Amino acid sequence: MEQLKDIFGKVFTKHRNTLPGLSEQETDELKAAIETGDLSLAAYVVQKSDELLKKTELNIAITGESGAGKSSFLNALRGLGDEDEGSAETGVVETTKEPERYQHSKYPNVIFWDLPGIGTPDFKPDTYLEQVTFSRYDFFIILASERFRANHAKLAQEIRKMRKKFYFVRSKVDLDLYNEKYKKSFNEERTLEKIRNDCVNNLPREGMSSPQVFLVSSREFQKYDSPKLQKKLLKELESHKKHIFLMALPNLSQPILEKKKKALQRQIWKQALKSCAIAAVPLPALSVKCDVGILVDNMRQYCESFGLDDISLIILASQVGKSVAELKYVIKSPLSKEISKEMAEKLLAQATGEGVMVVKHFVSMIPVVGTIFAAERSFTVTYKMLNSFLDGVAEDAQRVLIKALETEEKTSE
Ligand SMILES: Nc1nc2c(ncn2[C@@H]2O[C@H](COP(=O)(O)OP(=O)(O)O)[C@@H](O)[C@H]2O)c(=O)[nH]1
Ligand SMILES: [Mg+2]
Repeated sequence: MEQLKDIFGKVFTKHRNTLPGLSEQETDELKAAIETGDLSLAAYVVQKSDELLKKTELNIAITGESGAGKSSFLNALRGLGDEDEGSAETGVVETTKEPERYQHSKYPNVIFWDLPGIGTPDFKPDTYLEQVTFSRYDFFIILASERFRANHAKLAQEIRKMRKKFYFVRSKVDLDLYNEKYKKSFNEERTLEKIRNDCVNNLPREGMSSPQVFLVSSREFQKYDSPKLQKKLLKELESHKKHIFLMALPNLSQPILEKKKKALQRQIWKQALKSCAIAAVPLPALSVKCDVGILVDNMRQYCESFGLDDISLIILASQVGKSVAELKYVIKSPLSKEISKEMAEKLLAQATGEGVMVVKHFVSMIPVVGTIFAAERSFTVTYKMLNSFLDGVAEDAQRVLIKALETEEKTSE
């Protein structure tokens, strides 16, 4: 027992009190489970953490004047085009005074709220937040398609008073660029800088000091400040919310793909531990014990989060004007719906065949497996298998992104 605690002391120093994918409190619980040497309790802590992750809600409020592009922005953030099923209606005159709720199609716990417009004569910044139940939201996006005005600044101040976060987003920059393009002296960077300065300088005049403004286009959601905005939003969320938001973000930029992969990698040891410890089923041919259902669930999740499923591919294809077949052509992994228990077992068999040295370093980080868990091999094999499956899926997602953003000239080369 003493020896165990010794090893753990080192692990926790290394990870500054948290293990990958666990909150501080969950890490403490796992630590306690390990001190009693109880593997099923350790697996239970991990299971509970997963359940909490599934239950965690993220509520995002999008506000701004009518016509600012709120509904379009909300659709883009959900990875939907304006005409896709379940998307918010755009270009219609707002009549509603109630926030409209839109769930993410794959991550129903990520909820986007299209708030009533703030430009109307009866809009009062000091009562607006009460009217839209401000306490519900994790953060606010304040959208404007032109200059930010007094109403935006006042609203931001009210949000700040309520100790909530807000972000200024200047929408429709594709239109600004289009309108400037006819000028001989046109320069995209300079035009964007001018819009940014205009927004940043105008807000202080309305009482909002040192604001940060993100320039986006919902038509070209992969461009301009959109990746920076997504990164910023993620950074300011606590761990579970960060994870679910990241999974739900559209697969339109390389940095987001990389972040998704890292976040899923951090979860793998938990999944491997669950798979071997909770109702593990022996797979005699492979001389390992695991719950193949857990593996299948995880593999499907990877595919869906990276957009390797029919619906995501259809939507992406229509957004970029390519055929689904063209996108599918670059995918080597199975699509979400093709994943079966048989496939998982086959991949496990491959993982048992390969050297398991690679994960040795990881096993030493999670000593519950390396020391007190008799079936270390089961853990190692499932860990390895999920990792290499995730690698494949992430590579596919990158190839799909490159294909999707490829311009016509390139295609015809
Ligand atoms: N070019 C371009 N048009 C946009 C963009 N965002 C919104 N629009 C258009 O602006 C109009 C109003 O957008 P909508 O999202 O309905 O605004 P809302 O009233 O704030 O919800 C619609 O015709 C949209 O198609 C954008 O980023 N670029
Ligand atoms: Mg709208």
